[in-house]
Amino acid sequence: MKTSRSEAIFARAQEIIPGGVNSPVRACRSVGTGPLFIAAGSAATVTDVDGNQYIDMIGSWGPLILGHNHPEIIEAITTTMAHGTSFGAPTEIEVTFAETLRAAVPSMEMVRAVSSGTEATMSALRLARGATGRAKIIKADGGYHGHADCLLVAAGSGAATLGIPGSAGVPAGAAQDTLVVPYNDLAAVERCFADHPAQIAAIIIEPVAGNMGLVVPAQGYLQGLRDLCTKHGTILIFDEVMTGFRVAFGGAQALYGIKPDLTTIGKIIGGGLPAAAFGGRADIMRNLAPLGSVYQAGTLSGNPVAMAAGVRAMQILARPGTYERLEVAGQRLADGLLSAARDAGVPACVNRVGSMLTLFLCDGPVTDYASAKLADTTRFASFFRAMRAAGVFLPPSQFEAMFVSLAHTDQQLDHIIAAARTALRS
Ligand code: HOZ
Repeated sequence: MKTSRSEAIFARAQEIIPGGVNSPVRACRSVGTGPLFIAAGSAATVTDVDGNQYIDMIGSWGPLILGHNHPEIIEAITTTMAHGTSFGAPTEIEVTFAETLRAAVPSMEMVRAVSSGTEATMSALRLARGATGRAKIIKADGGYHGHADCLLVAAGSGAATLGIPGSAGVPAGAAQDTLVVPYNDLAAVERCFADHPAQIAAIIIEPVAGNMGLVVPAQGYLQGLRDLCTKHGTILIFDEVMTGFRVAFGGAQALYGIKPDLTTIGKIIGGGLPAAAFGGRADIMRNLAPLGSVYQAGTLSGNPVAMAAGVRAMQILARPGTYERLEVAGQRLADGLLSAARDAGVPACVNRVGSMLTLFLCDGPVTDYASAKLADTTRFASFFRAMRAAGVFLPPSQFEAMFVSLAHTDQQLDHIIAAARTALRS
C-alpha cells in the first residue's frame, strides 16, 4: 500500500504544526506509525491522499453515525450557509436545535450551545461550582472530559495513550480540587463524600466510559452515583459527548433510566460540524449569564450552519428502526472480532454498548482503567498496522472506542472481521 503522499504531507506538517497534527491521538505514535492524510469520505469509507480506500471505524471519533457525506446533512449545510455562515447574533435555528435536543433528552430542560465537548464540560463544571458554591469535583481515573485544566487529572484518551496522566502546564491550584476515583467503584465515591463533607460541587462521569477504551457501567453504578449526589446536594453531570444519540436516541441516560442534573453532549449533535451543548435542570441553568452570575460565552456558539447540520442529524436518527439497526451491526462486529481473536489464540475481550465498542487484547473483564491497562498495547499496535494495511481504519489506540455507523454494510463488517482474523494470527 503506497502512502508516500501522506508521508510527504506529514513531513511538511511537522515543520509547522506541533507533532504534525491538530489533536495528538491522530499522530498514531502509540501504534508505531504515522498518520494518513484523508482526502475524502463517503458513507462508511475514507480515501487517503494516495488514493487508498479504508473502511472507517473512527467516524470522526463518533459524530458520523450517519456515515460520511450524508446527502440530507449536506443539503442542510448548503441551504443554511447560502444565507450566511455566522452572525454573532441569535438565529432561529439555535432555538430549534435546543428544542430538538430537549425533546430527545428531557433532562436537558434548558440548553446552551457551544462549539466543542471541551467547552461543554468546562462550562458545566463552572456552572456546577457557581450554583453550589463548592469547589471540589469527582471524576473517574481514565475518564476523559476534554482538556480543561481541572479535568486533565488522571485523564484517558490521548493523555492515557501518551502516558501522561496529567499535563504540564496545569497549575497545582487548578487540579487540587479534582478528586479521582476508579470507574465502577461506588465505595470510593462514598469515601470522597465522607472525607470532604459539603465540599463536592459535582461528579462528572461518562455513563459509558469511552476514553479508556469502552467500559460498561456496572449494574447499579449510575443509580448509586445518582443517589449519592441527591443525598449530598452534589450535581450529577453525565458527560454524553460520546454516548449522546449513540447508545440510544436519548443517550445513556435513556438507556439506563438515570436522570442527571446536567448533561454535556457533542459530536453527533453537530452532524459532523463543530457543535456541542450543555444543559439540565432549569434552576441550575438559570445561574448562567445573562440571567445569573456564572459567565460563559462564545463567538461561534450556536453557529447556524452547525445547528442546521445537528438538527437534521437528530431528525434522521429519530426515524424508526435506527437504533435496532445499530445494535444488530454492533453485535455482528463484536461477535466476529471476539471469535477471530479466540480462533487465533489471542487473549481478548470486547466491551460494547450498541454501536460503540473496544476490542481489548487481554482476557478481561475490563471494568475500569486499571483493568484496561492490562491489555497488550504492543500487540494492539501491530494489530492496528495490519488492519490498516488490510483497508480498515481503526482508532489508533487501545484506549479508544470504534464506532459503527448506519452506513456500514454487513459486507464491510465481515471484511473487518476477516481482516482481524488474519491480523491477529500474524
Ligand atoms: N479526543 C478524541 C479521542 N477520544 C480524539 C479527537 C481527535 O483527534 O480528533
